[in-house]
Amino acid sequence: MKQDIDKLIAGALSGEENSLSCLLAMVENDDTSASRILNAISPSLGKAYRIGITGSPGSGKSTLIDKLVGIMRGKGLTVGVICVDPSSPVTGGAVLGDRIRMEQHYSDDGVFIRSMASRGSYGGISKAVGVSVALFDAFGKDVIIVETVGIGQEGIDITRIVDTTLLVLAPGWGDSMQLMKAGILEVADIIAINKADLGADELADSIRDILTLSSRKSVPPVIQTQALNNIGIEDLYHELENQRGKHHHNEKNGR
Ligand SMILES: Nc1nc2c(ncn2[C@@H]2O[C@H](COP(=O)(O)OP(=O)(O)OP(=O)(O)O)[C@@H](O)[C@H]2O)c(=O)[nH]1
Ligand SMILES: [Mg+2]
Repeated sequence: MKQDIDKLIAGALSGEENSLSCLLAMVENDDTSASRILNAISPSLGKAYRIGITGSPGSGKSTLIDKLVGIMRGKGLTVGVICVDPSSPVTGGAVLGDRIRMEQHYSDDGVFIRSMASRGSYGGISKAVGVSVALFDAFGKDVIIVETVGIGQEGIDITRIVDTTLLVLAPGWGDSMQLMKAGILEVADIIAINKADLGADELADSIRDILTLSSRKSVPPVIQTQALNNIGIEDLYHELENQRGKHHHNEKNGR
């Protein structure tokens, strides 16, 4: 067993997808191997740009990811996507939905999509997501995107796992005051108001207002998108790149 893991780690580090899949399945199903794996891959970490995408259910996160991945692939970047659904088993409809939403990328060698469901505890799934992200990083993916439903109590905290947190909202889900109370505006580096075709000016304005009143040091950009119509995605990608620059900058200053 010990040798098996070593072999799989060596395989994943040399770019074998089968080894990566086996390791991902391992950390999803039990976490006894997690620290072993993390130790072994730690020298190979830190190259990827890790993006967390969270937001209200059905706001268009998967559709947005599909379009963002399209842009990234156009720039020659390889991408790993992890879709976390803490509420349903892996066989559930959500995974099927992700599959349909990101269909064109499933057959692309440069994109690796993995769906994860809860094992019952949020601590457990948070850890599994953390190790999975690390595995994608060590495997050599340029960008790693983690999708989670992150409104309310059930959301797992991905902000500590990723470099940049993108919050996706859509008109019709609550108002800015509720969002403020839920604490999610505080952790977002970028906010996308998706489904702007349904009219997003009001929500965007009220979110900007409430952000200026908040105690945050810098106000995150609020961008309107229409994932379904592929509108505003370049702007969003541009902001993601901006954020990446900031993180690298901070890293250098810290040294
Ligand atoms: N009108 C409109 N509909 C959209 C837009 N983007 C996505 N949708 C639709 O919204 C629905 C949900 O999209 P998803 O991408 O699955 O949303 P999600 O946030 O990933 O959903 P969950 O993972 O289930 O929380 C789908 O029917 C999409 O076609 C948009 O810009 N405008
Ligand atoms: Mg989704």
